[in-house]
Order: sequence, then C-alpha cells, then structure tokens
Amino acid sequence: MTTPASPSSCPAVNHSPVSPISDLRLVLLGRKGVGKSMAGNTILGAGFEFGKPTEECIKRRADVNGIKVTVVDTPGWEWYYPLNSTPNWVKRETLRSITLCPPGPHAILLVVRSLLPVFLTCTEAYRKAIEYNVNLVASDIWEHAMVLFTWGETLGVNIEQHIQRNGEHRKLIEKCKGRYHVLTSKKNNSSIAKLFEKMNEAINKRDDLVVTELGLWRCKPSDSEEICQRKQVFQSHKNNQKTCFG
Ligand SMILES: Nc1nc2c(ncn2[C@@H]2O[C@H](COP(=O)(O)OP(=O)(O)OP(=O)(O)O)[C@@H](O)[C@H]2O)c(=O)[nH]1
Ligand SMILES: [Mg+2]
Repeated sequence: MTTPASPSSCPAVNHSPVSPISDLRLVLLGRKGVGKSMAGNTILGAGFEFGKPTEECIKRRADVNGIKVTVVDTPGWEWYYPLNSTPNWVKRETLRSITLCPPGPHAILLVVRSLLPVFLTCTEAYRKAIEYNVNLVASDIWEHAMVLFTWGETLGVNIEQHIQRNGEHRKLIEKCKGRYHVLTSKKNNSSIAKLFEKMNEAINKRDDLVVTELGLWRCKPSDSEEICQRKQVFQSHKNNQKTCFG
C-alpha cells in the first residue's frame, strides 16, 4: 500500500486505544422498501420521509450523542429487476450518494430487512442483487460495509440464531468482515450508541485510516472507467479541501 501525501497539519492517526470519533458519515444502500429512510430517522432522530419511495439521494445531519452524524439516504433498487438491469437513474443516484459526504463515507450501511414476507425470502438471487448493486460503487466498498438489519422487533429469535439459519444473510455478513447491527423501528439510544461503537471499532481497526479511506477512491484495475473518474473527483476535492480523513 502506498501512503498518500497528507496535509502537514493533519494529526497522526492514533489506533490504540480506540480513538473516539467526532464526525461520522454514513450512506444507506439497499433494496426498495427495506427501511432505509426509517433507519436514517432512527439514527438521526428525524429528517427523512419514509413509507414512500425515495427518488433521489437525500443528505441530513444531526448531532447524535455528541457526534456530528451525516446520513445519506438513497433510492432503493426494485426486487424484481433482473440482475444487471438496475435502471440508470438508480445507478446514478447510488454513485452520487458517496459524493454527498466528502471526503467519503466512513461506512456504507447495507440495509436488509431481517425477516422478509414469505414471497420474498432471502434467496441467493436476492443476495447477488445486493452484491451487484453495491459493487457498482466500487469493488473495495466491502471494506467499509456493514449489514444493517431492520424490522429487528419481528425477528422472534436472537440475531445470532437468525444468521445461523439464514445462509444468504450469513454470506453477506461475511463479505462485510462480520460487521452487522440490528435496528428496530423504535428509537433506542443504546442501540444507536452500540452501532456507533461498532463503526468506530471498524474504522480504528483498519491498517491505516488515511490509506483505507483513500483506498475507497483509489483506482484499481478492476474498476470501470466511470468509477475511476468518480474516485478522481474525490481525490481532487480532498486536495482542494486540505482536510484530514476520518
Ligand atoms: N415495524 C417496522 N417497520 C419498518 C421498519 N423499517 C421500516 N419500516 C416500515 O417499512 C416501510 C418502508 O420503510 P422506508 O424506510 O420508507 O423504506 P425505504 O427502504 O426507504 O424505501 P425506498 O425509499 O422506497 O427504497 C415504512 O412503512 C416503514 O414504516 C422497522 O424496523 N420495523
Ligand atoms: Mg426511502
């Protein structure tokens, strides 16, 4: 890994013990109707319209437990789209979401409904659709991803049992290096505090915060030209802002 030039005013990143985070930038991604907007409200307290389709990215900010939290909500992709046929406007908004919280999100929350109606069980196709749409953003986005289960109050079993029984959810969590959290529709301060704690841990665990955050924007041979261009836009934004990452 190469270390990018960082502004000389940036303080050294302290990894041990876990440094508290004062600013958190999050993007919510997921299929239509899984509860992204409501999850945004649960995290921030309010700000997103839910119960109707989100048609473009929306950014909201709030001070939560002393942390400046930015959440970007996105339009969901339809469950019935065949793989590789997500409409261009959804792809465009998915890509735009990460540009709305410069210099880039700390975490991408993959919102998944914990229990689906019977006609929408979590099949391999369902998981692959999630992976396909997430990969549109960047191939290394999984380094920043966490599964966020909604409808937690309907689970009926504890989450570990649920994951044990649901192989597709398990595979998704494995792709996110074991990171997941469960939300319910009711605001629960300790659940939000726990979510932030998990993100803080994940951020601090990365080998080098600066490199890793830049890593999201670093072009890889596997990235499409469009993704590379977006990463370059971020790179120049970062250079202009002369800010620290994190
Ligand atoms: N009981 C319960 N209902 C939820 C939960 N999360 C979302 N809902 C309901 O599910 C419906 C859809 O929620 P939204 O947050 O609008 O879903 P979305 O993912 O933003 O939908 P799109 O913007 O269309 O992609 C709403 O009627 C919510 O009230 C939850 O955790 N528990
Ligand atoms: Mg929505």
